[in-house]
Amino acid sequence: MTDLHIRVGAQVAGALRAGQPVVALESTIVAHGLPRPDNLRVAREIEQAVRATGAVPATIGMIDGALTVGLDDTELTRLAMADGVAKLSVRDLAVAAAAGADGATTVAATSAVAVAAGIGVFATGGLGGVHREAFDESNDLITLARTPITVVCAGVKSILDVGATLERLETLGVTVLGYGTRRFPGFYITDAGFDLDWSVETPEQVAAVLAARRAQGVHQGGLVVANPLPLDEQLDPELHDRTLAEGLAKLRAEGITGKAVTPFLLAHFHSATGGKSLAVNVRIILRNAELAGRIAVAAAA
Ligand code: PSU
Ligand code: MN
Repeated sequence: MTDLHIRVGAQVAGALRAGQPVVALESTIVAHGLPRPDNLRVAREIEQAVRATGAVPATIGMIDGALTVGLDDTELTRLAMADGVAKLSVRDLAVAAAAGADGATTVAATSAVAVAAGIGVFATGGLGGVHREAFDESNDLITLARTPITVVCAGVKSILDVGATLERLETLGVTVLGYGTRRFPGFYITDAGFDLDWSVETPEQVAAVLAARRAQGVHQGGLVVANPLPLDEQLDPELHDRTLAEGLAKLRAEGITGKAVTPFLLAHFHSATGGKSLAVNVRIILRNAELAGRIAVAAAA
């Protein structure tokens, strides 16, 4: 680990050496997914939610070209507040490092870096996936196919083609477990309308799946733990559908493409719902951070 060019914060490094539970966290959500200044407050709350379970949070990002696992508060503040922070997927990491850039890591990049640093559990809001518009599929999916990370999320963002994304996850051999449900969640909404084959009820059951996987030595890919919001906490589905339709129309009208699509649609939700989607988004992330912490604790036991 030390011969890799990855900076690991002191607390995270100590926890990893001692075999204590660690949860990776992404920074794209902070730099590009949530509006300022709430993003910094939420980034700190996410770390706090992990700590409350007894696990150590490791927010991952790039500072001056240094890939960092366990950003300190100054670094976290910089990624949250500075302009021009790059959105880094896996393919961008080396280029951004060579350029000495500041960057925020996506689900894909965070997963890959976490595993390289020896971290097996990761909490985020919603995965990237297959978009509804012109062909556009997140690198999150193929990276999860080859990265042995457990990702706790509220399914995939409802701005995506959820059915197509689930089909791709199957093709790519990514395990999907519903947490307390056999219905796949849709991020802002509790139920995206698709059945799941498997569900678990406790963090210990997730740990048992991970132990069985290690014992078998067969499956190398990711494990998605899909943790839905309770029904009474979801975004009103009618408001959701209306906001999404508007957002997609704006996207077309403004000709937004590529990696700008996800931040654009999330920002549209946050402004068009008068902050309602933001509150829901924050709840999602905090719940996932807490569950990921409990899974990491169970897996380390
Ligand atoms: N989920 C959120 N907010 C976000 C993202 C996911 O609640 O900002 C980010 C993640 O970092 C994810 C990325 O990896 O969006 C997907 O972007 P793209 O579709 O360009 O791959
Ligand atoms: Mn894309």
